[in-house]
Amino acid sequence: QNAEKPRLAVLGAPVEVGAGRRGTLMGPAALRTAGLVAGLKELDLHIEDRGDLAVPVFSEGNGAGRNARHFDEISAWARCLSDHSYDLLSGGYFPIFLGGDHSLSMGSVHGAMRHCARHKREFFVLWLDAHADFNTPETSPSGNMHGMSTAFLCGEDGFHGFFEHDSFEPLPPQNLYIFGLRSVDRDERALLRERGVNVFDMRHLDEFGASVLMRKIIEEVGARDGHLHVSLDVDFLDPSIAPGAGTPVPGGATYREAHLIMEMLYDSGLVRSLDVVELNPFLDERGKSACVLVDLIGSLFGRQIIERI
Ligand code: 6HN
Ligand code: MN
Ligand code: MN
Ligand code: MN
Repeated sequence: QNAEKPRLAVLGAPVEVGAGRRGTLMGPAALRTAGLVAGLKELDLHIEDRGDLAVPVFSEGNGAGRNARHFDEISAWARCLSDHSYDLLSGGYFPIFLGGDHSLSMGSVHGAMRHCARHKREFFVLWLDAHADFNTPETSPSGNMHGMSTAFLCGEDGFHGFFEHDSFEPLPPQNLYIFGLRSVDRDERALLRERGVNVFDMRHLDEFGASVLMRKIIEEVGARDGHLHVSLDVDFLDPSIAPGAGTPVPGGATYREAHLIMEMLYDSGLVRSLDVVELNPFLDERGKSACVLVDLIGSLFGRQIIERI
């Protein structure tokens, strides 16, 4: 399977203003306490912990009058993260971004997308989430920017001034897979439909099973020899196994479904970058959610409980 072992770089992005509730800034620390780095080292992987980014300096201005809370601060984070993502990939690393709320993906994915454009490699995103995060400032009922990441990345309107050089090659909606969806806002739903985003909601998962759906995604990305970026929102998981989420929704993925997905992704060898986001340790129960996430990341990098015969 994975012939050459990737060199991993872990980078914490303690951003929390994209969410409606404070606390995700403690996410990177909780994931480290739960043994993220040590667990990956056990797999004999080369791993560098680059620590946490500092809250970037920013000035208010572009966001004024927009239904997008903390627009300028999040834009500063995204610019910084995009550069780190681009540079790490260019240096041959597999970047792992520890959130932080889901607005950080506007930067991490943006940078990975630029890297792929430069190398003429097709780029895909697997968004494991209870939500689609496909709101724009116009459609969003909350104004929280963690609910707008995929819309921004697909080039929807309403984000003018977010990046210094506004124009970038957006993510084609057909290259975005949203997996685990079970909460979507009215106008967001209409937009998702109109754009033709690949949505696999919990109903699909129940009906066809995780393996059938994942195989389809892996085949599509594999056939194009694409770069697959995985963005894992803790609320993808059922709140009973991962209560440390600011926007929990009942009826999420089980422990076993989530593990199978990670194992299949590992086998595919297609994943080249990862976000682990929305963990809110203030809402967690004794590190339960952090530990599940660390387990899942282990599986994504090839940890197996029992060696296959
Ligand atoms: N997340 N759709 C809701 C909103 O406010 O736009 C929830 C978004 C949740 C975002 O979980 O990353
Ligand atoms: Mn490269
Ligand atoms: Mn999300
Ligand atoms: Mn979510």
